[in-house]
Amino acid sequence: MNDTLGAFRAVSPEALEQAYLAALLTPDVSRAQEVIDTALAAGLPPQDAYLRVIAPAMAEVGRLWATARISVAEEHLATQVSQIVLAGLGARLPATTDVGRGRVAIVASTPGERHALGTQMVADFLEIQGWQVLALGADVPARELARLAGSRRATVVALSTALPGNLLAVTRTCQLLRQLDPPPHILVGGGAYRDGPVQAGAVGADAFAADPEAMLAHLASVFGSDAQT
Ligand code: B12
Repeated sequence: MNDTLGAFRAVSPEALEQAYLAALLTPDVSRAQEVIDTALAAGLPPQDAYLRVIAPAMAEVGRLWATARISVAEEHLATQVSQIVLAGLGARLPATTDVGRGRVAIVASTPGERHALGTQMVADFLEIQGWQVLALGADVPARELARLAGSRRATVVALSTALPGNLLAVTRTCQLLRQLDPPPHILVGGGAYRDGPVQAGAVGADAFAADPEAMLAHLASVFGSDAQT
């Protein structure tokens, strides 16, 4: 293990992504876990494991699938491996600020949306900021989401959408959320937003963030000052 640790110390997130991708495509859960564990032990920030290793490796899996270089079954296997690795990674994130102050943040993939790894990443990052996170996963019906946001008096609702064809359902979801009193702060993100802020406004959200780190910076700017009071 020490030799491996020494090797990872010298390597870039890009090289780690390649090592992780190779483990996804084998597929080899233990190896994928080892790549991440060893990199963390060597000093890679857990946030970078999410955003600079796992996320780009999954995007590459998508490219390989879209160009018929791997099968649908191999893409599913790779996704299973990343789901397992992600399940253990949340506990490694540091709780660094108290912007959330225990208030409720709901995270969901929007109606029709089966892509859920990004949703999980957003949920894990919100924990860093001290939000009480309710993570609903894939394909959440708009009405159910709004009902939960109302009953739990959610301060933030973060919506993830990968497919542009699902943006109409995001509009409907935002309409229902806006009818709540008080309405939550609605943040959107995911691959569907090719022109992020403009589309976010069009669907009725308060803001767009390209990734979970940008989301935390946005939330700190909106809710950070009342964290001091
Ligand atoms: C795994 C996968 C699947 C799995 C998902 C399983 C699961 N449990 O998640 C399954 C097999 C279900 C699937 C199905 C389909 N998929 Co698919 N899938 C992927 C793949 C390979 C990886 C997705 C992933 O996990 N990425 C990693 C995560 C971390 O990235 P992310 O979601 O973008 O999230 C990041 C940011 O966007 C952001 N973010 C995401 N959400 C939010 C929310 C907020 C609030 C914020 C702030 C940030 C944020 O944070 C994350 C980290 O930076 C992608 C390739 C890709 N480029 O992503 C294709 C991809 C998304 N799929 C694609 C397609 C076409 C499909 C199908 C239509 C295929 C089909 N013909 O059936 C179906 C649609 C199913 C549906 N109705 O949703 C296309 C979409 C193209 C497009 N733009 O239309 C892609 C891009 C593949 C490709 N290259 O063509 N897929």
